[in-house]
Amino acid sequence: VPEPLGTIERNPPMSGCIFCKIASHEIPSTVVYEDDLVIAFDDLNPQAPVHTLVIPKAHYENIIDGVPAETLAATMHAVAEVARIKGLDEGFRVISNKGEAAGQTVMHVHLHVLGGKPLGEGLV
Ligand code: DGP
Repeated sequence: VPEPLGTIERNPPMSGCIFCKIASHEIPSTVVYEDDLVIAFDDLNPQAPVHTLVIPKAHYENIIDGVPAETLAATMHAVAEVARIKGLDEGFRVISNKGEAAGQTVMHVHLHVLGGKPLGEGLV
């Protein structure tokens, strides 16, 4: 039986983390979707007509930094909500950069949702 929402172990905010500040609305962003566990907001430097970031509100450094299964599920649910809200019926791409070698610049796990134009077949 899954734990009810609200009893999931959550990391505290990390001081100085820009995405923790976006999650708490301390720093403004264009919010696309929000629930108890996650928030989705438009990327400051969009690489496609739709470029939205989905993050857990709790601080985890990257996708394999002990993110609880419920939180990962809520994150993917939010991706689907973003696709619906943004009308990405033609398709979209989801990317999470883990580590500097992969291009991660903000050390708070985030999923990029990219769409609104043909994205081609390549991954990189
Ligand atoms: P990555 O390179 O995977 O760590 O992606 C970080 C993304 O975060 C990058 O596309 C730009 C975006 N970003 C950085 N700072 C801010 C911010 O303050 N607000 C918003 N909306 N996006 C930001």
